[in-house]
Amino acid sequence: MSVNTLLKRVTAIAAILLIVAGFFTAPLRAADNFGYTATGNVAYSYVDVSTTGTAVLANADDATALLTLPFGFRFYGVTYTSLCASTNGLIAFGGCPTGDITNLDLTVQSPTGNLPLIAPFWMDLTFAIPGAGSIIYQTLGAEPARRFVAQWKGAFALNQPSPLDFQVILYEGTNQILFQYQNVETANAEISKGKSATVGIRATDGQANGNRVQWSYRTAVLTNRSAIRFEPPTAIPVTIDLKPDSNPNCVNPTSRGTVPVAIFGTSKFAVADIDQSKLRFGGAAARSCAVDDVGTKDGLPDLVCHFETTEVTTWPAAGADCGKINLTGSLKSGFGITGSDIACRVAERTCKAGPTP
Ligand SMILES: [Ca+2]
Ligand SMILES: [Ca+2]
Ligand SMILES: [Ca+2]
Repeated sequence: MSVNTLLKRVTAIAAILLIVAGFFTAPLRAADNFGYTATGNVAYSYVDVSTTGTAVLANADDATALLTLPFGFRFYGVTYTSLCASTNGLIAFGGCPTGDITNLDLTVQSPTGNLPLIAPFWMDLTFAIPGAGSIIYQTLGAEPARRFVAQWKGAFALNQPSPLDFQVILYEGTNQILFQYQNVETANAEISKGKSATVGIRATDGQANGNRVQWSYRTAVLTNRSAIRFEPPTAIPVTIDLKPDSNPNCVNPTSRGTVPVAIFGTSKFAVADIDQSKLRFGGAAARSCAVDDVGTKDGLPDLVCHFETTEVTTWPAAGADCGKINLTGSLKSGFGITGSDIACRVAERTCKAGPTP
């Protein structure tokens, strides 16, 4: 067998093992309707605040603590200045969880109160036994890149001989969330590795609108010295149409005048929320915009903006035929939007071939 053949076989076996492993472990990536993504491909770097932070909920069971955040933390599009930490391995926004003894399936169930949740290790845990610890929190770093750490140190599940240690870190600015697991492998197989826990995040109504990332539900997938990072979307993807009612979108890059670009509204995205002054199509600012219902005329308002043709800097080069033009912008709230469409040069192949249905 040649070295090449051997390498191919080893690669093939490794690929099969990875695929097989994938069926029995948590996904390395996950995503939701809002645009949050989660990855387990993250370096573990436990930030132990147990001797420097502030402890709450020592000796408590099924209890919560409202904690003030040192910075505004944006979660599913809403900025919060406080959070509520529960002994049961859970964080809620906009209130404190009640009746959280039983951890739920975030994909089909709504918790009492329907609060947005961060669940690093949600199940019935307690600090109300001898030798148990507390939740310890601390803010680290300097503005505008601070981190808020909430650490469950020495939490016990019922009938479990050994304590659990894990933490959540919230990041200022990027609004990322990091779960880190220091000690989640225990002698009790029903508890170990999250076998009885819910791990993930959810927005209000997440079970119905798909705005939730459930990493695991009552599955033994967590290991000691591992981490999971949740990232919010940096911009909302929008559907746009260069030259509505034309396809292909033939453009003479040197012509004077403007090209129209439609930004389609949906049931979840109102074009009235767009900050028109921030729109850039191929680098060009919008000359004018008007609300209309174009394209499929679905009854939902769209925004049609006109851009000076010669101000667009990213038209396909001569000879390139067609190329993608990006639209960027933001909502009045400051949240980004992004979209793209294909433009073709009027004198080149695609446009010469004529309209396509
Ligand atoms: Ca409990
Ligand atoms: Ca078009
Ligand atoms: Ca429409």
